[in-house]
Amino acid sequence: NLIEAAKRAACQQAVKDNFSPSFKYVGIGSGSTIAYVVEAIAALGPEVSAGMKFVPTGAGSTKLIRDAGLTVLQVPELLVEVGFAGPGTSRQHLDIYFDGADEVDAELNCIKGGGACLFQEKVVSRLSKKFICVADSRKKADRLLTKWAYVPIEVSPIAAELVRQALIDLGSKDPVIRFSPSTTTYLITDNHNYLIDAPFPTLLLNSQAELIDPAKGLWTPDALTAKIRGILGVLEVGIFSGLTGPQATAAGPDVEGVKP
Ligand code: DER
Repeated sequence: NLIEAAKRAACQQAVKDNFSPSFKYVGIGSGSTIAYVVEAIAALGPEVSAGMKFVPTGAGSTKLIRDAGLTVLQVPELLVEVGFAGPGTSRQHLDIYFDGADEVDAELNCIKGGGACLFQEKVVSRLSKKFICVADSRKKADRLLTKWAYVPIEVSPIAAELVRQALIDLGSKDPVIRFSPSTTTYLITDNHNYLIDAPFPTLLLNSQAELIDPAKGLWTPDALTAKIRGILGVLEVGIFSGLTGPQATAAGPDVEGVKP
């Protein structure tokens, strides 16, 4: 159908424009769009990908890489392989990281986590020199939480209700602990945690930081990320900030050079 064709075309273009045979380590995200990135890389032939290692962002991503005949390298083994060069040295060991998103704003900040893999996705994005986000037109919005309604948050199961209440204090209208579509129990992530999907009003752009007004529920992606991350029981927040430099707050830049 048209959406799948658009996703596949975007992925083929993203690989064509950004993939190099010189790469050693390539990050692979989660979800349905990324499957077309892996398909496009595999189509380059084993002579291109044979020497490369592909770093997954969860069980589904691992299976996708394996099924395409590409070499999987999990984050712990990557860090052993590249070694630790000492305090303050770069951790951006991956040449590139491809992934999808649930929503992307005009400053290339993303909502991610619809596929429940946001924690490992953020780990891999932090370990990458560049994050190529492939998202079809349905994901494009001027500001986050315009089309996508909530922020996915990975939380400790034992503290999930405590976090849910703290999110209500923060202005989220009806945060819910995500149920698993296949069972009548809460979804368990690859990291053995729960997810809370917390609706918030539309987020400002990071460049509008001066307009932040928590009393009116006005946040920027960076400010809301830092605030939610500070709640006891939260592991990670499904907001990826594309900005680096002065506007990046304690939340830190998750990606360099995010491109749709
Ligand atoms: O969970 C995520 O952030 C994924 O990237 C995902 O939500 C995008 O999924 P899609 O490619 O199937 O739309």
